[in-house]
Amino acid sequence: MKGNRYLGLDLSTQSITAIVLGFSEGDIRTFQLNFDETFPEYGTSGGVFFGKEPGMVHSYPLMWIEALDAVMSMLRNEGLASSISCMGVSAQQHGTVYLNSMASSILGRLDPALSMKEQLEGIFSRDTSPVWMDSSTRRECEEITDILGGKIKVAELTGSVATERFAGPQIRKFWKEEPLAYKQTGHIALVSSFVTSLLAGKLVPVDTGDGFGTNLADVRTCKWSERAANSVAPDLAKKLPFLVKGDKIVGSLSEYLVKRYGFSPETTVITGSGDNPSSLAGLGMVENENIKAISLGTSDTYFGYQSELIRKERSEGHIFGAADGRYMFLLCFSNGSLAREGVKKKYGLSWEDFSDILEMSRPGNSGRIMLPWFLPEITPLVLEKGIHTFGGLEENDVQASVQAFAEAQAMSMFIHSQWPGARPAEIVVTAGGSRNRGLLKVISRVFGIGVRTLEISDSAALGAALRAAKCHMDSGKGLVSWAELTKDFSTARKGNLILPDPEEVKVYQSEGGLINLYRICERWALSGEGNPEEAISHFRKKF
Ligand code: XUL
Repeated sequence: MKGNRYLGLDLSTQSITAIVLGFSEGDIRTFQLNFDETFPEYGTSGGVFFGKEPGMVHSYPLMWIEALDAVMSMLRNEGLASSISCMGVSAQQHGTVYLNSMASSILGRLDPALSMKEQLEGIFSRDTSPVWMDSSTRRECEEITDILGGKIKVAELTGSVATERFAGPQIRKFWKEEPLAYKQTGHIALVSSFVTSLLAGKLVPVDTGDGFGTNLADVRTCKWSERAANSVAPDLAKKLPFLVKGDKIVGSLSEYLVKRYGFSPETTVITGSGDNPSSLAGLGMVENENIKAISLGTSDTYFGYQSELIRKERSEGHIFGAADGRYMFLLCFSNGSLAREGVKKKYGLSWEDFSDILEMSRPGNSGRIMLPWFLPEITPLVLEKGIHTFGGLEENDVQASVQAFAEAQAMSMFIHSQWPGARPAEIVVTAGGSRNRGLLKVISRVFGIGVRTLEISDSAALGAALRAAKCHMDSGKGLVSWAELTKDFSTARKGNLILPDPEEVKVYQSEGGLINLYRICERWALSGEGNPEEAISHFRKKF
């Protein structure tokens, strides 16, 4: 398959990234545009805007269209467009895009002389898209839970309890508040299927990787659940894209893009997926249950591949589809890089300072703990932001505060990731935060295992490119396994391994250690049970 190149596009919260992947050593190119900087006229902050209502976080689908146009120009200007055989999209999960009944025909007849933005302004029945950071649908989650017979029933059916940021509760809120606009909506895309529709010039299906993150699909049959759709809004099933299991080619690249940017008319487009299922592919974890991943992006996530559906009762975390049509589990922590940036800014630090403080820190921080909910938190569910401190942590103590903050992120991840079963032998860390050595040290101390980074930290865009490569090769009957595909692509897999010091791990993991202390503080903050004071003095005596 030499000579072919594959394009992976990742439309994340704050930016769009394109990776063009060739299969000779080092043949990889990355392009990125930051939304706030490139499109200041939208006035977004971190790619989103915060509504008047508490918890409301939306973005502009028109801005995403402009961003796609801009990235396509970059590929043309670099002379790369014509060499691309197949492309795939990764996108921030859970966001919904509301299209009117004209959208499909307008998408199919775009004029290459004009930009997409100029021609697509009229395809929306709602100008803004609620995104994954939105937590304004508590009431709708309760209503859906009641209709479907309780939390556990919803989780068993859809792979997650009713979840504020998911499409189902978001659509219900839209229907309740804007019934006319809901009625005028012909199609509700997820961000991944929306961007893929722009590439293919027609409305396309959504995959189970993203489609399971809606509370609308039955994770056993891999089909939309009529019961779940009816619990959300009338006539919803008719407005959803088809749901497909595993990656498929959905069509050729649109004539518009071929003509405007000089792509080959043979270029094909595959089903889009969420950024997390795409990262799973980019990290070489599809069909590999031995490693688990942490992505330190706008949100932090902890995830792994599952060949069989986990049936365990759970109220935290989610089941999504994987690129091979099987499953992955995921936990999402909303206080990821936005919170890290907030701490860095508050103390006037550079990322080097931030990292140095963590690298030089004494394990355990003398029992000082922070619950770092700078934003409403998804795991554990905290709808009102607020920072809580314990053990005499002083706000003006920069070193102790930075340490307490980073340890809190890692310990929370450790505590809440017990349900998916056995701990891995190794954790791969990806996305922007993985460049920070201090953070990696903290994660490896807390988890007590080796932490690996990869040369390419944009694992979602890389995963989208690899998914496109696999579909393209399979369709040419040169069937290739996931293991072969990612092994061959060695540049992306080289990286560093950080191993923890076993003595330091004890401070966190042994009985009465810091992880236990964190658990007690979290319970105290969430339910008012079990004052942590005694456990803190016990910790100080022991360590
Ligand atoms: C996952 C989640 C986030 C977004 C970020 O459930 O909400 O990781 O996908 O882009």
